[in-house]
Amino acid sequence: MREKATVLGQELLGTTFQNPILLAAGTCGFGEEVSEVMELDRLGGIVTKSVTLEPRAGNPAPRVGEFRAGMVNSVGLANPGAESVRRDRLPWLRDRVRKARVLVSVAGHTPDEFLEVVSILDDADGFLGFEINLSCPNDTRRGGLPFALDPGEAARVMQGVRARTERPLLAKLAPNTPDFGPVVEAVQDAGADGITLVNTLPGLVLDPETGEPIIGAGAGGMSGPALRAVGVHAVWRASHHARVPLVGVGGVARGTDAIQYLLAGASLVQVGSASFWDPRSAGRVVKWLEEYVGRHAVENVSKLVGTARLPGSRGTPQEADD
Ligand code: RRO
Repeated sequence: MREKATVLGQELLGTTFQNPILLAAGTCGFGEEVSEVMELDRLGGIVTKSVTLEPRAGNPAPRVGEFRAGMVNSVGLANPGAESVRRDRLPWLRDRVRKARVLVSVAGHTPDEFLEVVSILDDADGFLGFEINLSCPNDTRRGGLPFALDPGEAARVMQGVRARTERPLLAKLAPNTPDFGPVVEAVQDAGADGITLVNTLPGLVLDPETGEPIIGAGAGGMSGPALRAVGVHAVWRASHHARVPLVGVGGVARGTDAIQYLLAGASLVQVGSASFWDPRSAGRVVKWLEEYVGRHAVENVSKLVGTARLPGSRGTPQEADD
């Protein structure tokens, strides 16, 4: 039976999200890791660590380093591999997460690797759908060029995966994209049911005393407060081309951050590295949104989506005149 509609609830991706706040991929493992410190079923959903075909040990420590504006990471896709996730991780999610929707993040070096992972996991229980990670900045085997920066490659991955599953599919895009139009259109034409923007931004933080990078792998992906304006802008740009729901992520630590993503055009919002600083951040964002919709007499949170008041309405002044 369907849950009673609430002000923060939305019907998306063929199901009900009780609220629009999810934990981002790579910030909550496979749920169990964080379940001691946060109540997962208070959230709209969670996205697992990216799963690859083979187990990966990941990159040398330290994998995470902080600087004034946020953090850099190069975890290097550390994960137990698709077979182990199916056997050891999905049963826990099936038994323990009831109200939050679970998306499994999938990564690979080649289009074939993505579809093999999806094929292994698809008929297991415990999750709603897949977030296809087309944008890992730390995949050195691909020469540092994520699929998401090449619309043709991104479409190839999505087409392959689409042929293997009927579950909802999100495509996760990169922030360093000069023009979101071609890649947004490519992934949705290839069968994406939603689009997540953005992954971390390539970054390098050096220790001025030693000249060495602050993380073991050298360069990494930058996240935290400085990514928020980039992510909100990406969602707004993507919204001009998207026919599917958008999921905003990057620099969300508070309700006031999440609301910007909704206004820019995202239907769902993920909390990423803020959970490393305080694991209760996502729960607090939900609480703040509950107060906000009450204070503004919002009938349903979906009414806020895409209502940013930009010059020229939803476009630049030139586009509005087109
Ligand atoms: O594992 C990582 O180093 C990683 C991944 Br897969 C990703 O998508 N984004 C990121 O910042 N780190």
